[in-house]
Amino acid sequence: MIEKPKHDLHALARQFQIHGEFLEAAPYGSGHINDTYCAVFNQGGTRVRYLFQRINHNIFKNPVALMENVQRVTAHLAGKVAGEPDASRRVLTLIPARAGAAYHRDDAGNVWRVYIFVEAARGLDAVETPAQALSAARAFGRFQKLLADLPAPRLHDTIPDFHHTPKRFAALEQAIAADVANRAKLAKPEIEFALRHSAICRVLLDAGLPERVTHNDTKFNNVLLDDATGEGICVIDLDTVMPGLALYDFGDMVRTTTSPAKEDERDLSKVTMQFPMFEALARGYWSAAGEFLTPAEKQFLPFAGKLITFEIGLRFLTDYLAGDTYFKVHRDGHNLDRCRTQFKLVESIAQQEANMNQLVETL
Ligand code: ADP
Ligand code: GN1
Ligand code: MG
Repeated sequence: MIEKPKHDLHALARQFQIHGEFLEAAPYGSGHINDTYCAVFNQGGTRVRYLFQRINHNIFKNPVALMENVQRVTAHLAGKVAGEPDASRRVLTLIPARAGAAYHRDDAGNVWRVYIFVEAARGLDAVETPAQALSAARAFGRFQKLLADLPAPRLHDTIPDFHHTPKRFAALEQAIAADVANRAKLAKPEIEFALRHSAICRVLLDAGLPERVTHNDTKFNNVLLDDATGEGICVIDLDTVMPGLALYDFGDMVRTTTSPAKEDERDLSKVTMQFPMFEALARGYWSAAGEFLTPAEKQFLPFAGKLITFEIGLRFLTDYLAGDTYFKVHRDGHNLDRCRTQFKLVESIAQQEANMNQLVETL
């Protein structure tokens, strides 16, 4: 079934500095947050694609500050990769609006941006091979490395306390107490699991780790893999690039790039932390980030995988209890299904944590 766009992309396209004739647009990708469209233009007989996005301003309360971050980050990265082969596919490129700004605000108050479509590359919802894991982790590690010297000022916090796990835990406790959708009774084992593991929430915050410029949403489908070479060619989804801990990024890689199952898989027997994937991730990340990570950061790499998986599980459970107001859902119980895969993966990581720690020591 072809989904009908809920926005008039043709009219919107006129607001951006894109030449040629607008041909068509359709919803694109599997992100949980923004509205994303792929639009096709006829430019002198060639079909050229662009990526249009409506920023979800229920979640990102200050889209203008967010776009300032994105502009600074993409400009910095573009400067770093200039001269490399395929430089234009290695970093997202914003197309300015007619008036020259990096975004366009429509009559309904929505903030839109347009990127050049990165061709001949794809983002996958589930990892298939250790080579893919290695490529993705190297790309995210390199992303952190290239942004380490981003000039002042500090980036805006587009979502304050985004990875503050104790606050995420407190939000869950509130959602349990309020139980606005009357669903707590349907999620008893998951609620108990969350409460039983509360002790891990504070560990990274108490470890005195350095603040860096981090991506904060390094799920596997937020890096595009080159079709020809398999390289992690372009890191995308820059809305949450802001000050954070390097370990948040590595943790989200472990969460999304070690299990063969999709995030919303219902057959939990498929959800498992595959050691070869972890090894590939650790080696790929280390190949780019090893030169700047401190010993403490290195030591917590496996733990970060467990923590971030737990944290996102808390968030899915909270949203389920709140009546699905944050993450896009496509079926009943979708957020609960997602929570279950996360908690299953937490258990799988915990079982293998000692081996994971040993592997990290050899890096
Ligand atoms: P969300 O925040 O909703 O996850 P993303 O920025 O990740 O939104 O975009 C959604 C999807 O669109 C991505 O998973 C990816 O498949 C695709 N995508 C995003 N930017 C580009 C781009 N510049 N070129 C090609 N595909 C892209
Ligand atoms: C969201 O935008 P997307 O789909 O890449 C979310 C992440 C979660 C992820 C879970 C801004 O990421 O924090 O880890 O879903 N992004 C935001 O799949 O909340
Ligand atoms: Mg995304």
